This record gives sequence, C-alpha cells and structure tokens, in this order.
Amino acid sequence: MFKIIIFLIFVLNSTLSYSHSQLTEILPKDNVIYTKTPPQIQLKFRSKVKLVKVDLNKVAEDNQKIKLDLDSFKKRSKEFAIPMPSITSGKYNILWRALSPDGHIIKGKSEFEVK
Ligand SMILES: [Cu+2]
Repeated sequence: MFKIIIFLIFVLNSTLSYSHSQLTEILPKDNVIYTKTPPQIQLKFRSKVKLVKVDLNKVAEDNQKIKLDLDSFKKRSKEFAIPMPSITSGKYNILWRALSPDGHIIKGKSEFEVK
C-alpha cells in the first residue's frame, strides 16, 4: 500500500511539473485593445522550448500574414521577444507553435486589437 502511494505521488508530481512547457505569458495579451502598438511580441514558457512558428495575422483581411523576423529565434529558450513590425490599427492574432523539451508540440493563440 505504501509503495502504491509513493508511486502515485511520483506519477502525479511528474505529470504536473514536467508535462509540456506551458506558456506563462504572451504579449500582446489575448482579448486586449491597445491604444499604442506593443513594441514586441513576447512569449514566456516554464522551460526552454524551440519555437516552430509565430504568425502574426491581420484579422478580417483574409487573415493577411505579416512578416516577422524569426531568424534570431532558432535556439531553445524560455523567453522570446520578437520586434513588432509597423502595423496599422485593426484586429490581429498571433498563432504560435513550439516544441517542448519532452518532444511535444505545444501551441496557442492571442487575439488583440490596436486602436
Ligand atoms: Cu509534453
């Protein structure tokens, strides 16, 4: 019985602490209206990940993709700060995809507006 409990604690603990590398912060934030364009796209993770893609799209104009310079973000890291290209007012979304240390693909989205 004691052995089973130890085993369960180990299993639960490892799933809670080590599964994936969840995003802890994204800027621009999801569902936020900005009066000034945020200067950077920032992504923060719980552990080092490899960015697979970050797309910035203008919503409502056929999801027009805006070019981002991702060349300097090939290395694994916990934090990424991508310079924001000059964008006009409107609604945008950021679609990101990354590879976590355990080999899983993690992904997310942030939709924001610039007034
Ligand atoms: Cu995982």
